[in-house]
Amino acid sequence: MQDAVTTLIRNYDSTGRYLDGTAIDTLKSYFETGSARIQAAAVISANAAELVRAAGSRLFETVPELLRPGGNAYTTRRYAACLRDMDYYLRYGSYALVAGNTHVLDERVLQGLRETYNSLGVPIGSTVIGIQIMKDMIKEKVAEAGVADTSFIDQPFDYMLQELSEVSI
Ligand SMILES: CCC1=C(C)/C(=C/C2=NC(=C\c3[nH]c(/C=C4\NC(=O)[C@H](C)[C@H]4CC)c(C)c3CCC(=O)O)/C(CCC(=O)O)=C2C)NC1=O
Repeated sequence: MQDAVTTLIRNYDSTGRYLDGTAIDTLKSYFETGSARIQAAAVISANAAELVRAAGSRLFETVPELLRPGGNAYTTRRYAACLRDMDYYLRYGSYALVAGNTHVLDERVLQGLRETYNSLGVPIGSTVIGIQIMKDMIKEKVAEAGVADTSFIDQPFDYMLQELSEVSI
């Protein structure tokens, strides 16, 4: 697992360079957003169950077919699996926020996910809508907690959205 700092150092070390202006700027921006990242992680953990539930409800309002017979989240088992997946995206998203790096998402979440979803008929387009809804809710909650600029929250969630969307649907 890598974070913003180890990734940068590894990169410079591999070519034997001292940290240059670009590196210093990257480090500055990571450390400047440091306390906001930690605050966001705290808001997420304090509100995780509610965020997952609320984002799930809004997803099912937006795409009601998912809960109807023939829908992928139809039956309590699949409904629960869907919310559990949303919880995975939230929890790993919070790790990536603190790390300032998406490596943990590649390693733990995204590897093989599209193939699994495709083989089970889990609709990727609707999953993308669900993650998008959850991201907006997180940003709202973190803003309510007093963090002025919540734009850093986009990175891990946009990364998951982009990686999931890459192949079809
Ligand atoms: C920590 C990393 C990790 C991830 C990400 C993960 C995802 C994951 N989601 C699965 C299933 C599933 N995922 C969903 C999700 C949904 N269905 C919908 O209609 C919605 C669009 C969506 C919720 C937003 C559903 C319904 C299943 C069960 C599908 C089935 O068994 O038929 C499965 C198949 C095995 C199982 O059912 O547990 C995996 C591996 N597992 C992991 O270990």
